[in-house]
Amino acid sequence: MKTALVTGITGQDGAYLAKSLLKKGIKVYGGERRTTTNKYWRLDEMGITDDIEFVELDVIDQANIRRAIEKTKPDVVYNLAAQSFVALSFEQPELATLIDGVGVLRILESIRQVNPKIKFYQASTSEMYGKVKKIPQNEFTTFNPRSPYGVAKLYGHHITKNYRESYNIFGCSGILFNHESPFRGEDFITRKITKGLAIWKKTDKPIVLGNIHAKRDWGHAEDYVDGMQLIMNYDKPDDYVLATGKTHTVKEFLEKCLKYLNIEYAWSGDECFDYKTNKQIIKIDRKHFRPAEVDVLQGDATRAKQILGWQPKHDLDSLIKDMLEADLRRYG
Ligand code: NDP
Ligand code: GDR
Repeated sequence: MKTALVTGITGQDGAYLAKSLLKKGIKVYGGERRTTTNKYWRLDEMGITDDIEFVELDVIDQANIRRAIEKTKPDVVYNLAAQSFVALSFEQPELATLIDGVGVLRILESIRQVNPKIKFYQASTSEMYGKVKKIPQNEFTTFNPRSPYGVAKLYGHHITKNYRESYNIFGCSGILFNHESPFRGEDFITRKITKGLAIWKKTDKPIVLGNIHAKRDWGHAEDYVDGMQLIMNYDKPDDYVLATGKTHTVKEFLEKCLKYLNIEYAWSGDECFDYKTNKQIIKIDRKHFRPAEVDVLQGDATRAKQILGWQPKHDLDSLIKDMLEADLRRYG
């Protein structure tokens, strides 16, 4: 594969994937939508902005998608574009459905019409398991989504499989569990904690959170973009789980961060204080609770390891170190 079109290029995974593809000599077209803010901060920090050729691409506009595919003539499309913040999908369920569900169909339909030989990667998610039917979850576990985001993504997942089966399109879904990095969006819990602690150390500003008892399977984004490419480079299209197999509560993640920073802490209910100074570290606010929560996720990536040879290089401690060091550099 010589040419890739990456939607969602300005996001966490888009940036890591672009970096990795460019390193392999692959021409990268980045699908972007027009915004007024600085959306290139990740690509700039990685030093790759000038190596990417950008194309206008909003996945809610069918004609726009088709033009982008005709113009770039990719060998593979990685569809990473999404309204990816689960909490927001409860506020904007229709938009989440259009971008995360119907958007997938629109890309597949354009591929079918323009050139059905173009390979297609869909960014599926562990959120599709929702209120889980089994622990750990693998490719055969029943889906049971708990948010408009999860429901829309499940449509994207099934329509990808349907185009594979109906039109022989090389369409694959990576069912990825949470993956984080120093380039994670600031609203997501891990980054909210690492950035929040870097700022907390200098100010009196506590971090305001919601349900700290939810459990997630957190990996490093760098490992997961490697997995995406293994999925697309395998000779047969299929769907694969990528996960660490380990699960931790938000509270445990926070405690690991505090230990890394040598901060002694004490809990009062779900609120957390500096043991020595009594300065508040964590405050709880109901506004961060979701109408329906995903309580626990833990993935089983045995198939990806055995068939594709996927082997993550990071663990949770090295992820935390990476994130905290970056945020201390930026804000500390
Ligand atoms: P981010 O939120 O960091 O990035 C999302 C990207 O999608 C941004 O580049 C954003 O562009 C773009 N986007 C949003 N709406 C549209 C639209 N209408 N048309 C075109 N582009 C759009 O997400 P991640 O990088 O973390 O995740 C990448 C993908 O993987 C997403 O699909 C996500 O749902 C999925 N996923 C992520 C996991 C994770 O833990 N990170 C786990 C499982 C799945 P802009 O800059 O303009 O907002
Ligand atoms: P998630 O990630 O919903 O799993 O989706 P997020 O980091 O937003 O939440 C993880 C858990 O933390 C709890 N939580 C809070 N979350 C946020 N964001 N902010 C808070 O203040 C807070 N307090 C507690 C949440 O309730 C939740 O249980 C991510 C996204 O990247 C999706 O796009 C992706 O598909 C999935 O991971 C896999």
